[in-house]
Amino acid sequence: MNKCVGCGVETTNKLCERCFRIRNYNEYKKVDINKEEFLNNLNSINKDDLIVLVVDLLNIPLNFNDIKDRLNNRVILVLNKFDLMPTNNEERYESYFDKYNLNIIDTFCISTKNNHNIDELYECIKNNIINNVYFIGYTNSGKSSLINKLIYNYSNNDTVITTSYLANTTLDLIKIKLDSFTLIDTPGIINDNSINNLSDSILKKMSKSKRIKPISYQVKDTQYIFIEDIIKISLSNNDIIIYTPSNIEVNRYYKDNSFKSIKEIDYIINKTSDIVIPNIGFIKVKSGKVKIELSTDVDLYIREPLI
Ligand SMILES: Nc1nc2c(ncn2[C@@H]2O[C@H](COP(=O)(O)OP(=O)(O)OP(=O)(O)O)[C@@H](O)[C@H]2O)c(=O)[nH]1
Ligand SMILES: [Mg+2]
Repeated sequence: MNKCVGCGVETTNKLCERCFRIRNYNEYKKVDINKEEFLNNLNSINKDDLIVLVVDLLNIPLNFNDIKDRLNNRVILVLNKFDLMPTNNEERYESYFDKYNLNIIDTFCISTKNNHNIDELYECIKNNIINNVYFIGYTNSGKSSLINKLIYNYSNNDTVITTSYLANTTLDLIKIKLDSFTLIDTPGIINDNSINNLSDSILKKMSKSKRIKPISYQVKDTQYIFIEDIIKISLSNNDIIIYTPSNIEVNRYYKDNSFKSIKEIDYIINKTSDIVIPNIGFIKVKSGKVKIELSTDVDLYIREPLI
C-alpha cells in the first residue's frame, strides 16, 4: 500500500479516490473522524521537533486545551487568512494571543492566499529547525495550503497536498522533504462541531471570502439583523458592529421573516465583547442584552474584542 500524496490515507494509487474526485470534479465528501484517533497522529512529535501552530483568524479557538500537551515544544504561531481581516494592524492580532501562554518563539500574521509574510515565516523555520517541523492546528485553518505554498515557493518539488473548504481534508501525516529538513502536515483537529453543521453552500461561500467589511448598526427594539439564513440577532436599542467577509449577506428587517430557529441564546453583555460565530465572523457588542437565534447548531462564544 502507498500513502495518498493528497491526504495521507493508505491507497493503491498515488492519489486516493476522494482526493482524485476533489481535484478533478470539485466533488467534496465529508468524512467522519474520531477525535482521539486524530490526536494520536501527533504522538510521533519528538522533543526537538519544531511546531508551526496554524490558527485561522476567523476561527480562533477559545483555548488550545486539546493540543496543549503537544505544545511543549518550540512553537511558531501562524495566524492565517490575514487577507480577510479588516485592519492591517498585525501587532494587535499577534498580541491577542499573549493570554494563551503558549511556548512561542515568534508569531506571524500570514496570508497563504496572498503570499503575505511567507518569506519571513520560512526564514524563521529555517533558523529554528533541527530535523522536522510539524504543522498542527484545528481543521480548515490552512495547514496544507501553507505547506503547498512553501513547496511551491522554495523547491522544485511538484507535490501538491489536497486542500478543501470542508473539515478533515488531511487524514494522516504527510511528510515532505524540503531543503535539509522535513515538513510534516497533520490532520486538523475539530474543536467543536460548528463547521460540520454549516451548509455546503455557506462553506463554499466562505472559501471564496473577501476581506471583512465591518458594518455598524444601531438597532431598535423592532428590528432584527440576519446573517445569511443562519443567525437572527435582536437587541434593544443597542449598537453592534458585524464583522463578516463582504460576500456574506447581512440584512436588517423590521419584521421577522420565516426564520426557523433551533437554538436561542440570551446574552447580557457588561463590557465590550465579541460574540464569535466560528468560521463566519464575529459581532462586537458594547453592552446590554443581545438575543441570538440560530437555524443550525453552531457553538458561539464570547471573547475580548479582537479589534
Ligand atoms: N482567505 C484565505 N483562505 C485560505 C488561506 N489559506 C487557506 N485558505 C482556505 O482555507 C480552507 C482550508 O484549507 P486547508 O489547507 O485544506 O486547511 P487544513 O488546515 O489543511 O485543513 P485539514 O486538513 O482539514 O486540517 C480552504 O478553503 C483554503 O482555500 C488564506 O490565506 N486566506
Ligand atoms: Mg490539511
